[in-house]
Amino acid sequence: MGRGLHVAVVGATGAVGQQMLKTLEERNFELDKLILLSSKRSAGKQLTYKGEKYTVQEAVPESFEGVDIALFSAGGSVSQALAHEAVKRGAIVIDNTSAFRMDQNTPLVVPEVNEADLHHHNGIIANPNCSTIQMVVALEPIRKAFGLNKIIVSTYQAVSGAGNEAVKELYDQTEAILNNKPFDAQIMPVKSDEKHYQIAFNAIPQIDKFQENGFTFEEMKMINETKKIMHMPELQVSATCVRLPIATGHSEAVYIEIDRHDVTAEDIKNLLKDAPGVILQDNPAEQLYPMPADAVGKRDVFVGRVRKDLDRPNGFHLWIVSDNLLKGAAWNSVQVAESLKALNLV
Ligand code: NAP
Ligand code: 3JN
Repeated sequence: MGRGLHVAVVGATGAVGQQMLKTLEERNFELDKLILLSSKRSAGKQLTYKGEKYTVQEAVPESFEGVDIALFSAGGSVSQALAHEAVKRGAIVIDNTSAFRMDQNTPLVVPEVNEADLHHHNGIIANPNCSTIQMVVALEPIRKAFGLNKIIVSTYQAVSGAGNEAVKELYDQTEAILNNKPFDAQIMPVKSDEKHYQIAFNAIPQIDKFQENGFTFEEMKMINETKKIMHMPELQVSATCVRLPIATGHSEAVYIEIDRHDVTAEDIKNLLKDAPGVILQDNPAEQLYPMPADAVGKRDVFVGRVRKDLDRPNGFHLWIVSDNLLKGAAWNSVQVAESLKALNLV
């Protein structure tokens, strides 16, 4: 009998890394050895997995000797520096950063949409951006049944998408404002950008840095990644990404145009009722619709407010909500690892 899987989690102390461990545990992911990696700062720290204590180690190239699957969520520069080192040593990397997402030879995978792309990997598999993932899970069944030619999305994103420090900033600012105390905004909207704004009791229409075309990098990720995952370079996609003072759970107001004019909102709801990874919560009479507070800790994508556009017979509006740290990051990565196992690719 061969040995069981050796798994490494890079960025194990972070917001995504912590959910990675929780998800591996909840899914009872079969592994023989687990290595938890971070920067020098957290090396020596202890984390618990299935009741056992693990000592976090600094991530270096040699950390990946004997590793079969390496789950990376420590930022793009860490992936750039270490993912190929892991692959060189025989690991398959599932990378949560944008470092390799648009590389032609790197599959960008959401199992409900394009699991088959896993057959064509060269050692690295990219996990899409959280906002992209929840949108494509909800739209893929519609694309398959009725065709899809346009998406216009506005996001309402939680601060945990920007990491543990951002969540702390939201809590600290909220407390300071409620107690009439002064505070300094230091992280939002982007830690490395020039200006920082209050996030508590605010809405910031900037996620990640601005590009020359006026869109932010987060918006461009949604646009480009959606086309790649759906294998539709011609799909028209536009996005406006906004940060809200919510700890966890991203929401999206999505307008789509499909290829047919004879489809009803009921047809779309019937599709979504049985779609993999989707839970339909749509009953205006009972004020039933998805909300981020209800989605926290859940692996599904919740969809509601499905309605036909009043002017365009092929236009529809939807409201899509999911836990950005789970389906948006950790769960999608672990799901990819489960798919690799099921397809005998690891
Ligand atoms: P976070 O809470 O700030 O955690 C960052 C993690 O990276 C920590 O474990 C940190 O370790 C580790 N790290 C930082 N520098 C490192 C280095 N030089 N070598 C090794 N480890 C290092 O951030 P997060 O929210 O978990 O996000 C981490 C990354 O995941 C993001 O930068 C992004 O690329 C990706 N992400 C993707 C999605 C998605 O949409 N799929 C969503 C969120 C995040 P220490 O404890 O030692 O600092
Ligand atoms: O802000 C969010 O809600 C999602 C952010 C994701 C993120 C944060 C820092 C760096 C990413 C990502 O996954 O796209 C990155 C990155 O570019 O790797």
